Order: sequence, then structure tokens, then C-alpha cells
Amino acid sequence: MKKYKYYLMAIIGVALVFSGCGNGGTKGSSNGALGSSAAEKVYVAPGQQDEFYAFLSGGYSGNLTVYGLPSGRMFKEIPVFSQFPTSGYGYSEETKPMLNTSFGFVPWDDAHHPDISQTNGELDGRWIFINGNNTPRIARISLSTFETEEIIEIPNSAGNHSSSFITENTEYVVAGTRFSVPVPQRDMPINEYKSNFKGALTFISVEPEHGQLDIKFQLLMPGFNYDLSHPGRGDSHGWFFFTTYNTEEANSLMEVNSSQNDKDFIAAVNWKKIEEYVNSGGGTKMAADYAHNVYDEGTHTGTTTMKKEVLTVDPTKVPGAVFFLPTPKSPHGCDVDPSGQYIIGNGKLSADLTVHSFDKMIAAIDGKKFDGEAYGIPILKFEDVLAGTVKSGGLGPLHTEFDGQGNAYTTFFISSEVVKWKLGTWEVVDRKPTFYSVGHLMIPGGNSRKPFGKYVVAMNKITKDRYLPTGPEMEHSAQIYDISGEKMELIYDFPTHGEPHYAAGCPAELLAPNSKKIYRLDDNKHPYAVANPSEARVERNGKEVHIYMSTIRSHFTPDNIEGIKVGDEVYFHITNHEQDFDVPHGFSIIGQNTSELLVMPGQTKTSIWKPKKVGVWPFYCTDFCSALHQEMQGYVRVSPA
Ligand code: CUK
Ligand code: CUA
Repeated sequence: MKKYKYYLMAIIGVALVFSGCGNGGTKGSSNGALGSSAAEKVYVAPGQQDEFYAFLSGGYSGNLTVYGLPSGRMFKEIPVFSQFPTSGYGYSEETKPMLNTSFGFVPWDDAHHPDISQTNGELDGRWIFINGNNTPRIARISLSTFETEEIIEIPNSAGNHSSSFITENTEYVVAGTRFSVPVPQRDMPINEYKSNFKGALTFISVEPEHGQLDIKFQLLMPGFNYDLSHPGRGDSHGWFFFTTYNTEEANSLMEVNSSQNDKDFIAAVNWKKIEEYVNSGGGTKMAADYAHNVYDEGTHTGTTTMKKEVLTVDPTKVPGAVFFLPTPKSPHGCDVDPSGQYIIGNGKLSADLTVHSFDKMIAAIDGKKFDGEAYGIPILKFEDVLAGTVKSGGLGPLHTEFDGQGNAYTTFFISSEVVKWKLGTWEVVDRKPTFYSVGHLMIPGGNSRKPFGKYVVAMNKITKDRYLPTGPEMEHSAQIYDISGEKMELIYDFPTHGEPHYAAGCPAELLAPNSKKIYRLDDNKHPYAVANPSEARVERNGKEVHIYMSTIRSHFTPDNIEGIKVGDEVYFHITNHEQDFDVPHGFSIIGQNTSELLVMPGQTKTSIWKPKKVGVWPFYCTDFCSALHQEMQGYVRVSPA
């Protein structure tokens, strides 16, 4: 309770100190006063392209947005967990299956942490993964097509927060549960949480060639909250680290009851050891329902498979596989430096950052120097694993990234700043305010062995006066700092979409050359595709009507459709026969409640329409595709049933 009071006092104190920033509308004085050199640094001239891609999670928008660095220009929103009318994602028959879960169709989620695939610990630019927090899911997105190719649901999990971080050869994408829950789920009193609930840490294998996901095993841990995670790399490759809070196992009044222990844990998991155990027949199969949704590029169609079983592992059955590292004050971020030597746990309720040493951890394990156990899992001694403490002088540390030059950058939510400090000496070398209340930060490659330490992007939770007012609801705000010098320099603000929690970035040259420009018509294996406009037709099968429709500038074939009756189920299968890059056609029909379709050249997309009224009803192309776009239209005649 004492600590909680201190925390409140700290917040109030900081609010007073920083009240000059933002709350009072002190124009000009608090905005980091940018000069013309900052303008030059972010200016990307018309027709020129950015140096980096930045992928920002959309938070409760459920999607992923793509920006350029240093310009801060937004290029695209990639729909992942949410329906997206702009492209018909989650509305078209081809993409609806991507949003199936064991709870039914769930067309949104809360997407927090993107991570780019790696080879030998360096970004390889093949895929980007992102987690859905709410209805636990992991998505894999192609960085060639920038489309969601796969979504796998995670059973036995709830609040899929310490996800989706990947091992250094993309062997696994890892998902940890925020909420511990009864496993398997069952009807039981909530206040019997303690020692009965479990926290699942899920290791999902990634097939090396095509990236297909498969749950390899779930480690069923004690009922703590597993907040964030990071892979080991270099020397620590083969390990994975997870911050925990609520080691008190409280089930209500969490802000007080889960903050009692002076230290929670970082859980260190030797996944290679568990992999061996599982490969030699270890683990227990458990009944579990979860959806596995795969989008096939050949047919341009998603399919859902419902899975029935998952392999679980009891950590106490694999000696030497799991240890707890005591870490002060409810740690949030769990970040491993590029060498893999340092594991940084940021206690939310602390001013200091705790840095653990991987080598010391191994030495302590080898020497069996334990300080008791929790549910059969050995606890290492804090002093034995501590590499150093960063006396930050900030409040509310959350996340840390690295520049590859021996520096770390940590965000402080309460004191609204990014603090730069040195690995090894633990001294603070610079600090810059953020506007305001920063969550994560991102350096391209900052989550790998080879960061590109030129810029850091701070993602701020509170926007206040940074932009022209748009009413009570503001978009969130990100800021770009030049970190190429000794001191950080704030060079740009840009608004973001949804709530970016984390982001991932990479050099443009890694992705741009491999970016797919067009789907080839010859490769289109969609069952309702037509190879050319002359094959367009209407087929009736009972009450189902299938319209095989072609689009090419500037007409639909067929464009006058008769013989449809009220009560029919009409499928418009639209194939785009354009052969030129970036010439989509759209399709929409009056009264349609399933959004329009956007069909890229070489693709086929399907929309269902259930006519309710007799009449002659227009449809039209929704994407301005040629000078005769407004001529791109047609009619459907609907007769009485
Ligand atoms: S996060 Cu998800 S609550 Cu600090 Cu990674 Cu924002
Ligand atoms: Cu096709 Cu407008």
C-alpha cells in the first residue's frame, strides 16, 4: 500500500513539473522549437522516396499502417484483424474466412506489436507478424504483397499481449498471455484464481519457405500476468524472456493488489530445451478449439480450418528450461540488446531500469544458486543476475530500443521523455521530452542484432495541442528524433491512426525491390475467375445466382442482368482483366450491406447481394479508373419472387 501511495504522489508531482507541457496551451514554448535544419532532415522532395519503411500497429483499429521515414507520410493501412471497407477486406467472400475464430466471426481486434522476420538475427524483410490482443490471434503479413496471409488463433490465452516477437531465425513467433485463465476454461469461482489459473506462453513455428504457422507447444506457466517478451539473440539465442507482473496473483483491485511485491519476475525460457523435449515425445495433448485461417495467393481466397488439439508443456517437467529473474516494480518492457547479453526490465513503478546479464544468469544456473522457487520454477538471486542499474531520473519507464552503437533509448510515460543511456556504463547521456506520454519507441531494426540507428520514432499516447483541434477526440501522435549524433534532435511530428503501441521499421531497399506490382491473370486459380471477358456469364443454381463478371476499362461484362428475383442470393464474382500496375476497379450495388469490393488487376473478388425490392437497380465502379470511370456502370433487373 505504501508503494502505491508513492506512485500516486509521483504522478501528481510529475504532473506539476510538466504542466507547462501541453495542458496550458503554452504555444511555441514547449514544442521543441524546430529549426530549418530539422526541416531539411525530414524533407523528401516530390517524387523522391523515403529511406525507411515504418510499420505502426493500429491498436484498437486492429490494423497495421505503413509510413515512410523520415517524411512521416502514411502510405497504406493494411487490414489485418478488422474489416476494412476500402478494400472490402473482411467483407468479400474471399477474405471473410480470415476473421473466423472459435468464438465465431470476430471482425476487429487490438493489435499491439509488429515484428519483422529475421535471418541470423537481422531483418530479412519477408514477413511482418502482429498480435491480436482481444481474441488472441497472431497474423502473418507478406512484405511482398503487403497483405495478410495467415491468422492463427491462440487457445488457452487471453489478452495476447507479450506477442508477437520472433526468434532470430524466425523459427518461432511467440505469444504470451496477459491474463492468466483457467486452463482448460471452465466454470469456477473467480476468487479461486490463485494457484489455479495458468499463463500460456505459446511457441508457434514458422515454416521456413512459405511462413505457414503451426502451434508447436504451449508452456503452461503459473498464473501471473505475462506482459511483454523478447527473444535472446547471439549468445542468448535459444532463450526467450517474458516480463511478469501480478506475481501476487490478485484477481481484483489490481492497481493496488498486484503492486504489493517489491519484485516481480522476468521469466527466462530455454525454448531449445523444450523443443528437444517435445520432439522426443514430451508434453501433453489437450483438447482446444482454435481457428487457423490461411489466404492462398493462387486462388486469392482465405479458408478456415478449426483445430481441436494443442500440445501443452508443464515447465516443471523439463529441468533447466525455465527460471525466474527477480525484477523490481511491475516490469513492463522486456528488451534484449543487439548482442543478446543484456535483458532490460523496466519497472513501471520505478525510476531505475534493471539490466540483467545473460552470462551471469547462465553462471548462476550452472552453480545452482537459487533463491527458492515459485510453483516448482527456480528463482535466481537478484544480485547474481544483475548487470547494472540505470539511474534514469525519469518516471514510468516502459520500453527500450537500441541503436547498434552501444546506446539504449528508454521511454518514460509519466515524465514524458526518451532517455538515452550507455550499455555497460549505465550512464544517462541525453534526454528529450516527448509530446506527450510516450509508450513504445522504434528504431528500424532496433529489435535485432543490426539496428539502423538513424532515427527513433516515439509513439505518444496523448496528443493535446500538437495539431489543429479536431474536437474532443484527437488522433494519436508520433515524433521522429534524429539520433545520428550524440544528442537526440526532435525533427518531426506526425499523426497516427488508431493507437500505435509498437512499430517495426526497416530500410526501404530491403523491401521495395521485392514488392509485388501485379497479380498475373494466368496465375489466377480462383474457382470463379473468367480467363477473358468473353467467358463472362450468369449461372443459376436454385436460389443462388453466380455472376462471372469481367472488368476492364471502362465497362463491366455483363452490364445488363435480368432474371434475378427477390429472395435470390446473388454472387458477383468480379475478375479484373487489366494488365497494368495499379489500375483497380471497384464494384458496388445499391442497398449492399457488405461494403464495396476493390479488385486489383489479375484478381477475382466476390460480393453477395440479396435483393429485397423489385426494380431495376444500378451498380457501378467505385474506383476512379479512367476518364470514362463514370460510364463504368450497369443494371440488375429484379423481378417478383
Ligand atoms: S504496449 Cu500494449 S499496452 Cu507498452 Cu507494448 Cu501499449
Ligand atoms: Cu473501373 Cu472506375
